[in-house]
Amino acid sequence: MKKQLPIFNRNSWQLKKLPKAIHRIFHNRKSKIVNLKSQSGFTLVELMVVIGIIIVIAASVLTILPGMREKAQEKATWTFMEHLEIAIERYYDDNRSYPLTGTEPTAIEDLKMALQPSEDTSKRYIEFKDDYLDDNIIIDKWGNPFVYIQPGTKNTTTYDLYSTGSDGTSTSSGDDTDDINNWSR
Ligand SMILES: [Ca+2]
Repeated sequence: MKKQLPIFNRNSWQLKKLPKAIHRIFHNRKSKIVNLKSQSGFTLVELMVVIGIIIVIAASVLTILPGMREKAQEKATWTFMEHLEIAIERYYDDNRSYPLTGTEPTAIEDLKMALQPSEDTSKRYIEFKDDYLDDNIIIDKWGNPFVYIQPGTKNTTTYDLYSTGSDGTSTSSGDDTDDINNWSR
């Protein structure tokens, strides 16, 4: 004789328990759905950890950025000074002497006028970008005037040329540690 499944046996005790069984099935399924939802989202602790990591990364970037900018300004000033030196040497080739200047602070303005005269008809040894000029004064990447001394105290047969560096100041001899000059590279 074929055995009847207990759930369909009207006389069995399982039938009486059917509503409870159905309730349990639906209850379990609902619990699973709730669990799945909570697993796919963030818990408060996980959220705090993520926020903590973001704060650490942001702090690191903010610490590194000024140093990177400083390095970029240094490099740009070195490069610009090399262009200045090339222009000064071209001036020397034409005139057999270096640009003569007055005394500080007008010396660097005199150098600018020698290398890039205002008159269009005069020969120009360099075309200054606006970034490197403050009116007629040649400035570095920090916005401070270059120093030009001819004849130099370091380069006695040529000239001294230097930027006062990131701190904007120098010693009287122009060899502050952060200075960018044409005699110590
Ligand atoms: Ca300096």
